[in-house]
Amino acid sequence: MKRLVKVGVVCLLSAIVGSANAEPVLLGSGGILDTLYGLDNIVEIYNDELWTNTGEGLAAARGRWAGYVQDFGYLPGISGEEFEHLFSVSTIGYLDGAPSEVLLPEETGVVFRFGDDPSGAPLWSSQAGDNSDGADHMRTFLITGGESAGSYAICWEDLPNLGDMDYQDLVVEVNGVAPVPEPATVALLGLSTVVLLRRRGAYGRAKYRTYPAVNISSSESGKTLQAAVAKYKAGCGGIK
Ligand SMILES: [Ca+2]
Ligand SMILES: [Ca+2]
Repeated sequence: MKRLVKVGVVCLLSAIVGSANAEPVLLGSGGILDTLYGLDNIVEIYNDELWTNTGEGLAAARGRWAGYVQDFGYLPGISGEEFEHLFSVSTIGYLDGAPSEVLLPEETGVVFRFGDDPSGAPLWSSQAGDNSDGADHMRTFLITGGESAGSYAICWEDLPNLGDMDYQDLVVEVNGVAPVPEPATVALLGLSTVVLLRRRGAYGRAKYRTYPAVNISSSESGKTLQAAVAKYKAGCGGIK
């Protein structure tokens, strides 16, 4: 009987130590998003592969629970993998908005993708089709209330084939940006006018190239975003 009690005490202590070391989950009561924003103040956004810069955007780290150091940034345009680094996060736990970095529209382009480059895993794009495993490594939540209302929390899974699927390896709060939901919106955003896309060239990093106007009418809203963007690319003589 005494032995049974001892075993029970050891198990209880192990459980307490284990729970103290456990990582917080992303969702649910007491989880990361509840702690940061309150569950009543977030709505998940599922169309989050492409983004547009609505002005001077800002990206700020809010947490990291991962073995890998996370390099966060973006990929200008709608395809290609020219990753632009914004900041690295190596601290484990909640972060009060640091490090942070501005997102300039002349650098991201009108439409861009977010990117996360973990130290020991491939670079992941917010656009699943860019990724080596074809998986969606970023979940997005619109913050609807509180101090961060209007911002988005973007939450990354850093392991190939989505690993443990906890999506809390890096949590970044972004504002001044918005997801691109459909082709009609692409037209409204100005893809029918002139787009500046950053290109590396003889003068180093900051070289810009102007592409000609291509019309994408709102009547094409029934088509997929990719089809509308393909038309835009073709009209530009092919953007890589
Ligand atoms: Ca996603
Ligand atoms: Ca994970």
